[in-house]
Amino acid sequence: MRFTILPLLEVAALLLSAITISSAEDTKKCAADYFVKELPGQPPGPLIKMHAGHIEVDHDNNGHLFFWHFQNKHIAQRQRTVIWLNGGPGCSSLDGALMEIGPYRLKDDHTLIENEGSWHEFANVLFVDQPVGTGFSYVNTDHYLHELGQMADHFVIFMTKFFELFPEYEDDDIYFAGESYAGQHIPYIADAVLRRNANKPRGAQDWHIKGLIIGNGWIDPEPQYLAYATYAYKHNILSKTSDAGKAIEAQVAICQKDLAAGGKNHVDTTSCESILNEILKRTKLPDPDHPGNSLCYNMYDIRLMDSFPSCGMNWPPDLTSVTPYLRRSDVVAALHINHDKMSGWQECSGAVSSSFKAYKSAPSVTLLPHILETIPVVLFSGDQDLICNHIGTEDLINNLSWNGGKGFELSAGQWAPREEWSFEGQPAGIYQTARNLTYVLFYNSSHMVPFDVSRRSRDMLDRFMKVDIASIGGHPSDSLISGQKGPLVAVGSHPNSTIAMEQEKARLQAARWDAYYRSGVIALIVVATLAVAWGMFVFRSRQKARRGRMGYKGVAGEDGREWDEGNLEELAPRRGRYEVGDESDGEESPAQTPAGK
Ligand SMILES: *[C@@H]1O[C@H](CO)[C@@H](O)[C@H](O)[C@H]1NC(C)=O
Ligand SMILES: *[C@@H]1O[C@H](CO)[C@@H](O)[C@H](O)[C@H]1NC(C)=O
Ligand SMILES: *[C@@H]1O[C@H](CO)[C@@H](O)[C@H](O)[C@H]1NC(C)=O
Ligand SMILES: CC(=O)N[C@H]1CO[C@H](CO)[C@@H](O)[C@@H]1O
Repeated sequence: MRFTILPLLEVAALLLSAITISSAEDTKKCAADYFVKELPGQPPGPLIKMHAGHIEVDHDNNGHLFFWHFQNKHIAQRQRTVIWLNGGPGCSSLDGALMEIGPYRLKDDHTLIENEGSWHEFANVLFVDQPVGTGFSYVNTDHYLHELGQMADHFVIFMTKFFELFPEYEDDDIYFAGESYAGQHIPYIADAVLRRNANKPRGAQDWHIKGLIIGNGWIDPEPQYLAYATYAYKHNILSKTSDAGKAIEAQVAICQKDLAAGGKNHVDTTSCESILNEILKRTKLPDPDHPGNSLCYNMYDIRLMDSFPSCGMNWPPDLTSVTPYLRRSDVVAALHINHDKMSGWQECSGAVSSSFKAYKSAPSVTLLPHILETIPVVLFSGDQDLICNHIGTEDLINNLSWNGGKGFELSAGQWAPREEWSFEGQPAGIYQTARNLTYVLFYNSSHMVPFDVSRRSRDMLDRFMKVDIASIGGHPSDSLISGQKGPLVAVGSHPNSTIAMEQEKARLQAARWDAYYRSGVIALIVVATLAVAWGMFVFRSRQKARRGRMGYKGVAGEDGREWDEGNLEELAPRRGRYEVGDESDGEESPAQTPAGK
């Protein structure tokens, strides 16, 4: 009997807990439910104001997107939000959060340290794991997405619900930023948001998209596939005339045929992916440390070698800390991961990427000309990346027509100059701008530019967002294009925000003195008034012979204090409110399937 009763009780308990879980998930959550009170391994000092958790985007199929939001450190002129997406498809944007542009990096799997180049300096930063099934996001396993349009629809639902929860950010200037395959996601999302703005329900607010920033993006397959070989020759990975080179050229010919036969209208073409795989295979070397094994180029950073057939999928090294950290139960609890998310965090989901073939979706390059009519776009490239390399990005720009011209043509026969960019006295890269499109080449950088040069990447962001450092008393970074701060607005970066902080402190101090001074004047008037009152009181009390000393002390003391504080509040400065506030890697080997981008 006990044997049957106990399981029955257990079943009942399970049912009960299931009911509580689902009802908890179903009831409308509020912002407080997402507040991150503490983060395991956080650095000393106050925690950045953060919110994290899931937002449902597909009720029927239990589709939830995970987000992690960090509040800006400073506000310059206006509030801004950067929404960051990593690539894949199916790679978590927590790559961006913990290895690239987020406020924290991991020193080991239990210690967070500050990222000096964090993008939250002048912008709220929002990381979203998408499409459903990626990173901490989830969906019923038979409902992974297939097309870019579905992905963008989910994203608009996500944004609608996010702004319902956090209306204080809905009026922000919004920038979409990301990397690699996000070169497909971002233009599709921007296009969906523009259509949403045009057709939004009555009373709904416009979302002010002010710019797109795409790093080593996968945008236009034709020129980008053909750039694999060009890049490999130019960077001396192999020679065109060698046997390996001849094999590559044969593969390029097959790819070109497939592109011409319609492949160029698709995001992926298998025979063209093979060019990359051939390059990696044909340049592998015996591994001196592990006899019998081979080394190949790291396709995300050709300065490095990796074991074959990973060729970069074990990179960057921070992953060895990030993955265990994000699987810790205390971290999972701190980030409000729903019970429905069954498996642990994975950098890239093979299931998501193998479903997301985007076969019916036109490559995002087709959306760019329309987007560029109203939204400035930055395409930036780390020069050491092979998989979405800078030559491909330059070729796609040169072959693209937008805003009445082609490529970097300013007027007939006149080309926008490639301007040298230096940062703190070092050559940092190249800037080139025409008709709302800016190309930035980063020297000595991998596929994940902010991983290598985070402060330079933030300088690019702040310049693009036209952060006016002077308006908040900051100290512009030493960043020059063609030897000039201009023509773009002076930027702020902050290698070191101490100066800004000190100036702000001095200003507050001055305001306080001003307040004291004024309250001093007021105090004089009070004293004079009180003296007169006292005189009359004494006069009257003598006349009427009553006890009447009460009242005097209270009036003087309390009123004096209130004036003082009221003045201080009013004088607090209104500008510069210092509020506290891949990518990479599919699991499969490149020899078998296309690598994640
Ligand atoms: C350049 O653009 C044209 C028109 O969009 C296209 O037909 C052509 O295939 C492109 N060429 C390359 C190399 O991308
Ligand atoms: C660039 O974008 C702005 C909006 O930011 C738009 O007003 C302008 O017309 C665009 N420039 C060109 C050359 O089309
Ligand atoms: C930051 O600014 C302070 C004050 O001007 C200066 O003493 C310090 O050297 C600066 N630190 C860096 C890293 O530039
Ligand atoms: C440290 C390093 O590799 N610096 C290089 C960065 O890129 C520039 C331009 O390609 C080179 O001149 C530097 O040597």
